[in-house]
Amino acid sequence: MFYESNKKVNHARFKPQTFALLNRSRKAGIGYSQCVLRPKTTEEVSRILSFCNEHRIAVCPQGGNTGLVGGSVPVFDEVVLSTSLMDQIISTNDTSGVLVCQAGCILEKLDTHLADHGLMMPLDLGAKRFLSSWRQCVKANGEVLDCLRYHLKHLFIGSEGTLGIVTKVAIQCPAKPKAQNVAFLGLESFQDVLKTMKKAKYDLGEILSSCELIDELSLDLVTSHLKLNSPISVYPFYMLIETQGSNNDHDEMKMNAFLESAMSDGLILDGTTTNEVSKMQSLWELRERITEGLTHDGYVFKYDISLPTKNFYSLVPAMKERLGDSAKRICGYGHLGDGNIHLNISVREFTQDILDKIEPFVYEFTSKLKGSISAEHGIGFRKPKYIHYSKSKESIALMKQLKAMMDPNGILNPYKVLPA
Ligand code: S2G
Ligand code: ZN
Repeated sequence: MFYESNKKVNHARFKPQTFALLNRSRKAGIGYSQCVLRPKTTEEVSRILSFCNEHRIAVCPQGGNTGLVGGSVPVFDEVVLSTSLMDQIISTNDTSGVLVCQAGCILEKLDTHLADHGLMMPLDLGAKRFLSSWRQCVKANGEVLDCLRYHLKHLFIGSEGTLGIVTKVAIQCPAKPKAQNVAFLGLESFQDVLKTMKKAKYDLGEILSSCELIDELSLDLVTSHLKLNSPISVYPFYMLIETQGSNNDHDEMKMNAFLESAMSDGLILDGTTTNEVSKMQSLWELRERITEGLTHDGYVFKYDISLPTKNFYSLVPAMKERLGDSAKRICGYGHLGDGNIHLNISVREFTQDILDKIEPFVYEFTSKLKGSISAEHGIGFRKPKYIHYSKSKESIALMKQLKAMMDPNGILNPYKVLPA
């Protein structure tokens, strides 16, 4: 039992020391989290939030902890509520393709499980995000919401744990493709990149599953730092184009026709294509390990920006002109199909002078082009003060009203997403 504010609160499930920890965290004042709670069920999340809400204890929800803007990092003494133990797969329906699982499941585990059912995670074209069709969430006061109706789930998607904690999802999973092809292409200009993407959409149509851009300095990160091998020589731009379908002969014929036509139009200067699993993985590594390559390149300013497709790459030359040789490397890569570029600026060491040259310029530039200052990495702790570059003051006001309604005591992930 745990006695609190002259009221006996019977939390039989939790050991007394858990609530002692919670209480100590509450009284600890400013500092860092002293308490990480790892509930296993929606009901346990509900009890934790109900207690924390009653005692005004701030909570920092943590899922996979892969964020890049501090969204899952406690700022002061918030209690960390980790969903890492909520990793149970509840059901898989081979006919409907619907997977129901707890929200703490990681993609890799789900993908492996689904492969045995001839299914795959429904990753969208651009940023490998998956689309879930239903959610169960817990509100700040501990109320459990089954978001089956009225698309209530959209309230919680992207709210970074500030409006509620997602505990269970139902995901509509497509059949695992029987055919997969990957092409790695070398191009001279960004205009050629745009023309090639447009051609890929027309020529490959429904089997086009990824269209990624890598510039010369981005690829150099993985070839120089990670010693990966590019299958083609050096070009100003590279594209990684993937198709997924149900008939390999059909897909291979479409891919080859597309590549021959793009080559004869002079859009691509060189390229390779394969449907061998190991070779496809090697080509994807050239794209997916760029982030890892950046960790060897000095201090890196990272910007996850979405821009209109025709301006997708415009920030890179703009930053090169602005920073000159005060930056070691200015590179851009990302999800062309999604309009989401990852601008990375590496320097030998951090200086306020460099930061002042970059910010708020990068956000003003984005705002002028009607882009978004965050595409897939979220707002977190790092970007609330810039959110006005992408959101109108009316939208921000509505977000604050929703926050006040959903979490009146402000216990859920404070200092994140919304500007003070
Ligand atoms: C990617 C990874 C994070 C970054 O590689 O698509 O989302 O900005 C990025 O390096
Ligand atoms: Zn990305």
